Amino acid sequence: MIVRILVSGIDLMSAIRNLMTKFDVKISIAMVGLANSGKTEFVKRILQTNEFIEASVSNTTEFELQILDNFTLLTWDLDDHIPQKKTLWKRSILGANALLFLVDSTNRESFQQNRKLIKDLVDKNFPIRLLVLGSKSDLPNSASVGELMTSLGLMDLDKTKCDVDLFKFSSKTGEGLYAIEEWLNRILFKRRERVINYTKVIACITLCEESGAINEAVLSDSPNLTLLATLRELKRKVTIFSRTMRVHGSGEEVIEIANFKIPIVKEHRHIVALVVGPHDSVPRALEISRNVLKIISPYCDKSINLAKIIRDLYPLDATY
Ligand SMILES: Nc1nc2c(ncn2[C@@H]2O[C@H](COP(=O)(O)OP(=O)(O)O)[C@@H](O)[C@H]2O)c(=O)[nH]1
Ligand SMILES: [Mg+2]
Repeated sequence: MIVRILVSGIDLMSAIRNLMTKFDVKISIAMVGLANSGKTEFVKRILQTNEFIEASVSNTTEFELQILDNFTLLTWDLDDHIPQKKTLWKRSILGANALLFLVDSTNRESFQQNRKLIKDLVDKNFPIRLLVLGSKSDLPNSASVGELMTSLGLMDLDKTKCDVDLFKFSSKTGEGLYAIEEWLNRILFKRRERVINYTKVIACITLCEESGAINEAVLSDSPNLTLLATLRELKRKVTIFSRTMRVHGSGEEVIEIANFKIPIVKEHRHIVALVVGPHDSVPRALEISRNVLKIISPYCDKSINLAKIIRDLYPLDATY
């Protein structure tokens, strides 16, 4: 077994990593899945570093462990069965605070095998709380959430034994990572969800990939210098995002500038960056961005009234 211990020099932008180091309690997250399901890429993406100290502890190759302060991340390569009897499995994987099961959403031939593994896991280890993740959502042949639900038999699992959620994500484009963060937040820290987490939409910037046209709307009644400087910086970031995302049909990323949270979403050849408050719900902001994208996608000029679109769609998120 290789134990990799993280050292300094880490990019602080990873929300999930920040979440893990924010708390004093010891947290362990386990990630299991067939080989090639995307576990290693996911670990790299959320920890955002390649600087590991490697230490040989045993000769098992299926199990990897990464430690960062109080946070432990375990990954396990599954084959055709759940290694139920192994002490290491019981102690580390079933003993973890959260269990993620990765499935390559483009590999339909593996769905049946994954279905069997998930059922086995739930049947033998209840009560269990599981997050199934369909990886590689950036690839064109990636199965939809509905297809994954059905093919993996998630609806058929005994609800008294398990609590299962399913998200799609991509380590390449960052899509879905914030939904995963919210799930972890809820599971690990038992945060109550409000019925709707309204956000305070402060401003919005859109970019049309074809023409490069940038549209800007300030919704706040009292835009101060910090906000104006943020928007200037954001225009630069959105242009860079557009360049790096050119090869991908869709993608998302959440950045922070001057205490504002800013989800940036790309879909339908448009990019939307929504400036919200530091304590606002990112999933809600992402939902707003996606709906704005749907509305503006047929247009590629500055004549659209972006502020009006947001106010009409989400009056309670854009009230001042
Ligand atoms: N396009 C795409 N490829 C991915 C993604 N995640 C992993 N891969 C690729 O899938 C292969 C297996 O990924 P890896 O993380 O090593 O899988 P593991 O065996 O579960 O650790 C590698 O070639 C990765 O580059 C993703 O989100 N998008
Ligand atoms: Mg791996």
